[in-house]
Amino acid sequence: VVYLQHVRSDQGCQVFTTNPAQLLLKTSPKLAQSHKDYENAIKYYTEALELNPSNAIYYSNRSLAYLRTECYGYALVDATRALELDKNYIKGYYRRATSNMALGKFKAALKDYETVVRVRPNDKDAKMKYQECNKIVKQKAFERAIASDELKRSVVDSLDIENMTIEDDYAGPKLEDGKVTLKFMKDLMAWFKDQKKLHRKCAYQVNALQMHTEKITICGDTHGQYYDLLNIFELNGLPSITNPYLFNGDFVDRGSFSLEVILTLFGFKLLYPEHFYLLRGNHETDNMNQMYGFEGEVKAKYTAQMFQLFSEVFQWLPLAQCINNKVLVMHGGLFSEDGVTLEDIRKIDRNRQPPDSGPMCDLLWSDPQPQDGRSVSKRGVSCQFGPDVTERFLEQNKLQYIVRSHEVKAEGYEVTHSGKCITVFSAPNYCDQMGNKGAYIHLRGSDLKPEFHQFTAVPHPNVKPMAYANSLMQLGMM
Ligand SMILES: [Mn+2]
Repeated sequence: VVYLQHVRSDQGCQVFTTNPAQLLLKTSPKLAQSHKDYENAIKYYTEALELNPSNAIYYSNRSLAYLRTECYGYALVDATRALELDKNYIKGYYRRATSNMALGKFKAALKDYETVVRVRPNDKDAKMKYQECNKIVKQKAFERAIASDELKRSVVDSLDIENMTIEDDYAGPKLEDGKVTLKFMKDLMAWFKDQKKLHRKCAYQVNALQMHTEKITICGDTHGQYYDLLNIFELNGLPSITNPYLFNGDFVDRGSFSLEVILTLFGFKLLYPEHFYLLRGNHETDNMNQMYGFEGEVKAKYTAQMFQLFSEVFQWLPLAQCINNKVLVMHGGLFSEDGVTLEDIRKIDRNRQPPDSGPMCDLLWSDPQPQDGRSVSKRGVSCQFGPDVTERFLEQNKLQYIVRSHEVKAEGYEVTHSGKCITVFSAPNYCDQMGNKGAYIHLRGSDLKPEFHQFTAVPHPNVKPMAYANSLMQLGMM
């Protein structure tokens, strides 16, 4: 294994009737319980719109279904279309604002909340959303203003971790001589399982230490589902020199045990640096963490400064990993343009928040599509790439196939592009509502043939997903 880059519904409505109103009732996204329901809702609203293309409500409802399936680009287009059809349609403004928020376009979102507040001055909910969004816009402006002075200064420089004291009544796990040991990792996982908090000194130590086959297990998105992560280790064994793992990004956000997930993963990285790999996902970024819970969770359980340190460490996570020169693993997928080589990937200056376009953005954000060529991304970021794009990339770089994550799949994994593009997703029953299985992949050095293992969700303590997310993003409020 070679590091590419080192670290510093209603299922119903089977028969489409000509009465779209009936259809609307049957497939209201509010009733949808799983990813499949949202996909059906999208399908039926699309059919309804073919019959009645000037119905703002259908566009707005389809927009909501797109939001729930994380297709923010499509959601934005539909909300905009709804408003073109009916500029007084309040829900349309909400949908467009939510889409823009999800895409990190806070100023555009603020404009829509402003409109709603102007039209409905007595609406408390609208006012709350406007204020919340305004707060974010102001905070961003402030951050930009101070960014120049603070630019290269690491949080580590302002910390004196060595001299932090651990109180006598703390009975939890501690590092031994500043080092992560197997005993520490076992104690840590049991401690977290009991919903106890790691001492802040140890949390800083795990974070700040330098991060730098025969068989490997590849896992996809875990998204703060700590109890499902523990279950992976139950089923597949603890990480070790003879049982290496690669976790393919999106460790945090959405699930409300993101801190427990990331500290456990960082701990194993320190324990087995050559046999435990972590790649960056699109959620290991400030914009996403601000909206989807990780920033809120770290601030609730520790401090804002602790979040700053995570943010810095995330910027050092590699974007891709090549296994035995044959398999390339990345969180999102391939590129908006042909001709990108492994050498180009190595050269990416990744210690930053990802840009809006280009190879770094594509590695974190793109998705495969069944048809040849490329198309506009359903997410509103990067692109979708077809089997011909995959074929050309693999041929040019002398690779066999790619493994990526980033999309929830009913079976936990999906094989597309004639076996050359594999998706793996390891957060079963994603967000407690998608009903999907999780999966991990075994690769053996002898033939690199992928073996898929599926698993289902295990119970977790009663803290709901998105509990720490920005209130504008919480599930009931979209
Ligand atoms: Mn992702």
